[in-house]
Amino acid sequence: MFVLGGDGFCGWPTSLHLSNLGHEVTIIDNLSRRNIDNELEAESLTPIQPMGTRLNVWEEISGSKIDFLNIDLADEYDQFLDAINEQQPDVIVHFAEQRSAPYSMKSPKHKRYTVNNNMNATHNVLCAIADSGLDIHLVHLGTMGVYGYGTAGMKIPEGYLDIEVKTETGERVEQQILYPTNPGSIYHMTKTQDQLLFHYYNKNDSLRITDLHQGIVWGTNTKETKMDERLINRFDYDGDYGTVLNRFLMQAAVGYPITVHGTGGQTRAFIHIQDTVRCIQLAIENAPGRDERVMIFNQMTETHRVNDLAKLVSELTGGEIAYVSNPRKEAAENDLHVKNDLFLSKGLNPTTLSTGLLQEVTEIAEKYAHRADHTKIPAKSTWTKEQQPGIPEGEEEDLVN
Ligand code: NAD
Ligand code: USQ
Repeated sequence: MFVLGGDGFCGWPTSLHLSNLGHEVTIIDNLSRRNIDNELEAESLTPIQPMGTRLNVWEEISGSKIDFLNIDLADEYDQFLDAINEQQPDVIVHFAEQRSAPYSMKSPKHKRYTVNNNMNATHNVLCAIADSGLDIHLVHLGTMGVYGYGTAGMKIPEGYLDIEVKTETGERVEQQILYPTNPGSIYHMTKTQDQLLFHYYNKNDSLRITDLHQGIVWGTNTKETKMDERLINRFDYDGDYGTVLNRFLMQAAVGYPITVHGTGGQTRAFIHIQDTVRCIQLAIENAPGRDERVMIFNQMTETHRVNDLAKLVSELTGGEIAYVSNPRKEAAENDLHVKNDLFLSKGLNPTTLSTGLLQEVTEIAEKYAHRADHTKIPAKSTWTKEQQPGIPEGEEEDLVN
């Protein structure tokens, strides 16, 4: 099977997990995420190893070989098609997109890069599968953010919404439609467009597709990445790529104020990285049939309010909370209720927020605290020109960076 984006935060532990299960894994990645680290001058807190080292260590430890192809999926269509025709994968797991909302909002250049990269990568993958004529199951990593984060009090269903329309003759007809999209950033917008591409290729070419609407991933290591320090997973903490719970844990560990955007009334869906890899396994094992519509799972295990997470981390670590200006255009407060029955029915046993796991992340952050660049911590990418970056009082000197 292919893992596209297998060098990334979710893709690397997933590749190891699938290899450990006995699958023949080929990672395809153009290492663009590592180039973005260079652009932002912000590195993973953990010392991730070059791809060659990662793969050699994995072979040494597990006895299993993972192959690697450096292909830009947005641009190098023929190379990707050749790889499919040569290796004939039965499954393609697709993580290979620019995944940061703040990065996608930094400037017109970043908006255009995110749209070009994500839309072309996803379209090229679909087009190549259809072109090859092979029966390949595509498992794509989407986001909970395609729904927006508010509902009329109902639980967000898994992709499809039951509606009733009234015809001209007054008859009431029931239908299921794709849940209306409501993206909150250019990045999230690309994921809503991906959904239409899936719908089309499923309808026209009978492609078998699973779209996983994943919440915010937290944690860093999994069973396999813990086997050797050189297999360590990426830990993003900077203002563009760091996600909220990992940032809070890291900030507390390095003695930086915990940066709550606005009031912290935002509620989001979460999943631990160990469950991410397990969910991918379950999605692969429960592929849709050739005549079935796109299968959509909500890949999350719990919802939390940002302010509650900040308080939890503060109580656990003694870290100070700073309520900073929200650089994003988003609802100050929202409730969020989400259905995740499909994964539960397939055997997912959710790893929910526990003190032990929070401490594990804190310990990793403490261990590598010397690698942290504090000037990279605040979120400086604003959604509109009028907004202010999320810089805690007393840390304003960072503005110059
Ligand atoms: P990441 O940036 O760490 O990994 C993405 C990988 O894809 C990188 O290694 C990058 O080099 C590669 N890539 C990007 N564009 C490519 C291209 N054109 N050709 C080849 N390779 C390319 O991101 P991640 O956190 O691992 O996220 C993976 C996927 O999961 C993304 O699609 C993201 O939208 C989704 N997701 C992530 C989270 C999260 O909290 N991290 C939550 C929900 C969904
Ligand atoms: N936030 C803070 N303080 C911070 C960082 C973030 O209060 O220091 C707030 C944000 O304003 C936002 C919330 O926390 O309200 C979540 O932000 P985030 O950066 O953790 O998550 P987000 O931008 O939504 O993106 C992440 C991943 C993305 C994935 C998405 C899933 O980067 O790839 O698609 O989570 S979801 O949020 O469910 O759409």
